[in-house]
Amino acid sequence: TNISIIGVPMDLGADRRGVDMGPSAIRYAGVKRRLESIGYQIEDIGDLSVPTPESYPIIHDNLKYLDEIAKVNEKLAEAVDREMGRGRFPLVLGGDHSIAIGTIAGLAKHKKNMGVIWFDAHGDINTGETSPSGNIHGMSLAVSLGIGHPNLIHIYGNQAKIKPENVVIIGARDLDPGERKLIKQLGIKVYTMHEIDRLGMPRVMEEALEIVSRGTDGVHLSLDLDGLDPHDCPGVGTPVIGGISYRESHLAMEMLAEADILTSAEFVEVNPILDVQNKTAKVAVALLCSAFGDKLL
Ligand code: DIR
Ligand code: MN
Ligand code: MN
Ligand code: MN
Repeated sequence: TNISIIGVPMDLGADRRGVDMGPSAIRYAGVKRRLESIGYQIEDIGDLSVPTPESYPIIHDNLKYLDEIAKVNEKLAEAVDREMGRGRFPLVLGGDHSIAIGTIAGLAKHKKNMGVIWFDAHGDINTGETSPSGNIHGMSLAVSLGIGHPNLIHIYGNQAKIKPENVVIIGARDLDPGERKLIKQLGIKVYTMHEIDRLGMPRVMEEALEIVSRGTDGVHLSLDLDGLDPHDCPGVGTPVIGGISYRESHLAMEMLAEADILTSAEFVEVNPILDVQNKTAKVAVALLCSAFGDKLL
């Protein structure tokens, strides 16, 4: 496989905090060199241009920076579509999690029945109506399922990009009331921290891999670094105590690599401003190497 790295320095989806520096931090942590050493051919196509929040007024309180976020995601979808069309594996570096809207929309041009692993402390399944914050990074899974503001769900194609039965959420421990309702209504499989503690990560991943690979034509990994415990990943915008450990997350990535089903990935919400010596970006690189099959022996 040949990998194309696409950076998206987006921080409009989550109030200004510093995740716009995420792609740079992950590059500093050696993403290209590390993946090359595993044997991949890497092309880094650079960063998409993202407007500065200070240059724009907030027009909708319940959907902050709606128009700007929609525009960037349209461009991202185009880039992902193009790299897929070249037969390359898109690896998208965020940026806040609102960029999953564009990544998944671009993938949907090639994958009509895609499985999605949503690794996150949050569900990101709010709408403008249910969101307590108005931050679009908390809505990207809903949008990809075809639920939310028309300007978001119609990005790069009018239909829903993914189906609820092909999605698993892993690591959830902070869900808003509207998110719980929608998850139940859609029947989405969620492995909260309770299930991870109870069943253990090996069993959780066995089940999750079965769900995302059954009848699907590809699998996308959307990994929010806040899915991990803030002890291991302090550099995230919205840390939530009691998360997935470094070891458990590596095992999850290794099992994903063994299953050999991944067709695209994104690593989001790395925030160097809140980090300690780029620790979180380093974890991101270590995890993505495991997901790409890096092994000691
Ligand atoms: C919260 C936080 N559910 C919201 N979401 C976050 O604002 O919608 N997602 N932080 O990553
Ligand atoms: Mn997220
Ligand atoms: Mn999150
Ligand atoms: Mn939010």
